Amino acid sequence: MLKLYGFAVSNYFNMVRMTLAAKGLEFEVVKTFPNQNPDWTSMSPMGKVPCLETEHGCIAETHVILEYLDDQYPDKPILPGNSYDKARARQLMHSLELYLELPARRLFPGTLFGGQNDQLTIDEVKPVLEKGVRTINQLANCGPYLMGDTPLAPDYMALYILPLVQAVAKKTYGWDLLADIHGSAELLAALNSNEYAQQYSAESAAEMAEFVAGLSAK
Ligand SMILES: N[C@@H](CCC(=O)N[C@@H](CS)C(=O)NCC(=O)O)C(=O)O
Repeated sequence: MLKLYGFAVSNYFNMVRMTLAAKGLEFEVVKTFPNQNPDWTSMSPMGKVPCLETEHGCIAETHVILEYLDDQYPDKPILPGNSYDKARARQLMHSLELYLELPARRLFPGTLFGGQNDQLTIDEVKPVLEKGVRTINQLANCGPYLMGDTPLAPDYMALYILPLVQAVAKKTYGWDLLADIHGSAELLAALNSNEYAQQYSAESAAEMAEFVAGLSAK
């Protein structure tokens, strides 16, 4: 059986977990926090989560895991069938990560982890997020999902990226970023009506205290 390594607070882990559930695949979760132990880096070279253990070996990096799952288990596809639409889906996935998730992560210390962000970082991140928002609006065709009426891989990424980026933008800039992403309220409502999304969100909330305690112990 597929084994998914990670922990419930991790948004990347949840993107993969949600995809596995949406595709109706059986999998076992092995609770794992990122670390640099050789046993773990032999499976996930950067020491990050998630990592998927398959019958062939381990795969890390969320985009790659999602693509592998769709190639290996083509039922209930999470990427469009034709090459152009598939490329557009990938463009959305990369844009969500590169221009929203990763810049917002630079502000996690001062917004989510009880530390402080320096002004240079705050000033650098804002224009990247603004262009990221413009990019998502340009690429998406919400109805209510990012590419129409069926949830696909970009949606399972957006489900975990958008609320986090919203929280960071609100706290740092007082910016209601989601209000600037057309259709985001309908998109998130549709995605959150999924029973697995609700279950994983509850598990994430329950694990948050343990995660924060682990951070402050470092
Ligand atoms: N590029 C990776 C990013 C995964 C990632 O950053 N995961 C976080 C947890 S949400 C992590 O393992 N952080 C530990 C670290 O950066 O060393 C992916 O797509 O899976």
